Amino acid sequence: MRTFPNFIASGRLGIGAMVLSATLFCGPIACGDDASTDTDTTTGDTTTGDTTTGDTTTGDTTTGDTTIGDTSPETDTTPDTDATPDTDPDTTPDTTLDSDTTLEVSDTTAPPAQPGFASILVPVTASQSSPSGALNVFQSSGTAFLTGSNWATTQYTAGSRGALIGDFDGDGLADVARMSPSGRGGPGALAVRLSTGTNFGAESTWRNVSYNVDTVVVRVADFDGDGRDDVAFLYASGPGSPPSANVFLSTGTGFADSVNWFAEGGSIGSAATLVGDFDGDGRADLAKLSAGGRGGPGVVSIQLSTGTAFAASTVWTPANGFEPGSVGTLVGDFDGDGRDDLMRLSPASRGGPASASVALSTGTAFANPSNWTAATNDFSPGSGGTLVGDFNGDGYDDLATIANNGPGGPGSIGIRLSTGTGFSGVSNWLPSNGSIFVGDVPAVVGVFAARPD
Ligand SMILES: [Ca+2]
Ligand SMILES: [Ca+2]
Ligand SMILES: [Ca+2]
Ligand SMILES: [Ca+2]
Repeated sequence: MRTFPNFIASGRLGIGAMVLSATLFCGPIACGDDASTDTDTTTGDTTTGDTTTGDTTTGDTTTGDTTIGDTSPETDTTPDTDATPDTDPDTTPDTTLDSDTTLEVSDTTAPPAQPGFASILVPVTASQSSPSGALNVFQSSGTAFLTGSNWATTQYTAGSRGALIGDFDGDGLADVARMSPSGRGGPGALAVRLSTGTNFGAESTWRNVSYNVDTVVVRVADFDGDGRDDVAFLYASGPGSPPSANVFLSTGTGFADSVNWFAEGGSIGSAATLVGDFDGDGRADLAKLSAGGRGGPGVVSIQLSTGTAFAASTVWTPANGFEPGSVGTLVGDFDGDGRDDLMRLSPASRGGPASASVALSTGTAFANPSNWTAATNDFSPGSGGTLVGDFNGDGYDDLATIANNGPGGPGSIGIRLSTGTGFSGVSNWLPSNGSIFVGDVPAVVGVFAARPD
């Protein structure tokens, strides 16, 4: 109000000067506004100097409001401090993650979908009894699975490398991909069906690929840490060819040309090559397991992702060595510290108990494995597979063992929840009216739907 001092200094001014003053004042602000020290941009209010936040007028520029439940879009770039989610469907996205516990639709720096409970996907192959295959999803409620439902009618065969699970477009929901084989007819393809949260959409080819189905090891993970899962084709050395790790980075709508992430050297584990974020930096790394020979202990070596390549191998073997499990070795973050750990599965043998032993990552090595099973003989591998996922959404990865249906009953999905230091006793989460059978194509785990409210 720069004209005000002038008015005082002039004493009684003529009416013309008053009009001039008011005209200047009206300028870009509506006449009738008090034009004083409001900090909001609302026109027409009559109270001077208001500093009240949480008004219901759109376009406020006050940051950090502490009033909950406003119904208008905010334009501020500072996170709200309220603990209750805004009810507005923002049209202008906040650029900082709100501290409220419900994400807004348009938050650009947060995962659009909330962390969900892991579901189990059972691919059903076509057969005489079921000419069209299916992708049956058993969604978790946190304490049990809902009745399985078919999310896409499609066909898988054992030779197709099964269902590849990853969040390929980075929307927070896991999608499903498959490889069609390359052959005399031309290259194969990586084809993706995106999750909508309630089903899988139409299949779309994201990349034509050539590969040798007999020798390629396929792994899905977010190797460059951009939030979208990528695909790696791993090859051991062959006659005249060194080992290679051909990584196809997701662009969100396709896979880019592959780049060999072993350009500076690398190798494939003789027992297994697994992927996980073992140092917890958000980029997926390689773990190579080699069984011990001649009485020596097994070795775990890690090639950390730099975001553009796999770095040179470093030895992460626990002090007492690490033998790959006779049933297998699985990856998961069982203590929920953000670093992936190893779990080896061994059935009962020679009178000893079956076990699921976990070797926790310290970020630079693995600690000695310890038996996480709840009681002697508590763990036995499932005939339909043994899977890892966070089935109750508490941040600790859990263990699922599937027993196929048969003459004895409908089968079961035995869940052992991680407490962060061990697994609980087993509980059957198969719905009471359900049955489960895993055939030639392995069952897989993914967060296909957002967390139920
Ligand atoms: Ca997705
Ligand atoms: Ca990625
Ligand atoms: Ca990493
Ligand atoms: Ca961990």
